Amino acid sequence: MSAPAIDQSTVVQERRLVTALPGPRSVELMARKQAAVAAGVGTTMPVFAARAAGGIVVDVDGNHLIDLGSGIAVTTVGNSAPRVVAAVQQQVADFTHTCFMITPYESYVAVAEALNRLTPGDHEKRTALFNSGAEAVENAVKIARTATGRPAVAVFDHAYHGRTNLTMAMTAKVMPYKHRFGPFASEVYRAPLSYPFRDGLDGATAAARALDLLEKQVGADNLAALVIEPIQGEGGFIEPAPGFLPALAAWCRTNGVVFVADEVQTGFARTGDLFACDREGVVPDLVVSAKGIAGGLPLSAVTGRAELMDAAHAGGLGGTYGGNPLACAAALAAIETIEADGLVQRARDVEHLLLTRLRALQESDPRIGDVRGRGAMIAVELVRAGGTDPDPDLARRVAAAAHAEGVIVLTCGTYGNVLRFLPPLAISDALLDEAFDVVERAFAASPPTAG
Ligand code: PLZ
Repeated sequence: MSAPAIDQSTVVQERRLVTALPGPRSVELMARKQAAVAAGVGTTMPVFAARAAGGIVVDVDGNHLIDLGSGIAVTTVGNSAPRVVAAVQQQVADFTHTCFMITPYESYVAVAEALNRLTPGDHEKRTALFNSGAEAVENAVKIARTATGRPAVAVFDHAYHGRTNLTMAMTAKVMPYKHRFGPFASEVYRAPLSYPFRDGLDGATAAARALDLLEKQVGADNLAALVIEPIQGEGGFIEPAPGFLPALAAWCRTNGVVFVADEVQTGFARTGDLFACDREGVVPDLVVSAKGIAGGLPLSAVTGRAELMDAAHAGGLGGTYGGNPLACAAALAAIETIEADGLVQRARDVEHLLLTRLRALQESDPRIGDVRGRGAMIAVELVRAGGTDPDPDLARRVAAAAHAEGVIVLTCGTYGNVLRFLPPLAISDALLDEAFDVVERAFAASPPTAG
């Protein structure tokens, strides 16, 4: 195959379609994928990436797509962000790996220091680094169990925590994440969430409902940890009613339960705060981060109270690649970018632009039941007009129409009826406006779901 006809030095920040999507090279690669890659590994858009920067992904046919997905909330600082590229290039030339458990290196310590400084609360903290979000969630549970000597873990309806065995047990949705992959880990208990659009409860009432269930069905004394996404990601960008998270955190404190915030999707400026827990001043005992932490390199972390983090025996935490030097270099550069470029404020500006566009659209389209989210983590929940019945078919069709026009959008939600928008913070307002013109046209072109 000859080299793709695209500019290899810069990525022009405009949407530009030079073929129908997918183009011929992508079609060819998709055929190779089907023959070589396990069928279980899915594809949202059958378009192969060649380059990406700012708010644009360029495919192998030279099409320029607007990125409203950030690789699922990962490239918050932008794809191939200049500081990240420079830091990784330097590090890869210096050394690629020693294993931090064999001969440590400074960048791991510097990432731990940064996380201890940036996560909510000014108490003494420690950090341990891992590779994926799921791996970090598992380690948070290990730490909570050894620190408390208790077995049980509380999670919530609609939760997503990963695809490993323990995190599958913690994840709510069976399809596609759990179906036929059991048996699952024991001692995981699920409580009802606060879901304002569907339950209409205020935060205190929703928290009382959840805590009553945990007290009656599990018992606070048996609970090591309560694990919650401050705004749910895969479950549908569900933002609990104000007061819900503070009430859970207070109950955990009273009962010696470790409050774990899974900020894998919400962390690192994504929601218009450095961490989503900051909004209500909630200080988790442990914070799990990943995704946006390292500009696209695989890195995750557990950060928390020194006395909890230090409870695990020496040698009890680790892994061959955890805190890999390339990922640590990228994380330091991503953190510098967030701070130097004012990306927390940028996320709030993106929120304003997106909410304005989507609320205007909601006024003319009753199938948009709810517009919600914070920062650059915004969603619309789609329903049958006039009610709250989920309409996953409409979500699928609107997403497909946006994809065909060169806009990368994702769906999510327990009912599959949520369209979510996760642009990189390096995207321009002009690209956002154009992307939402496309989304608007996609709604207009999608007739009501039959039946
Ligand atoms: N916790 C809150 O959002 C990952 C999953 C995509 P990993 N979300 C994207 C998919 O279909 O696999 C996620 C998350 C929250 C944990 C995780 C898990 O992070 O890095 O994918 O393991």
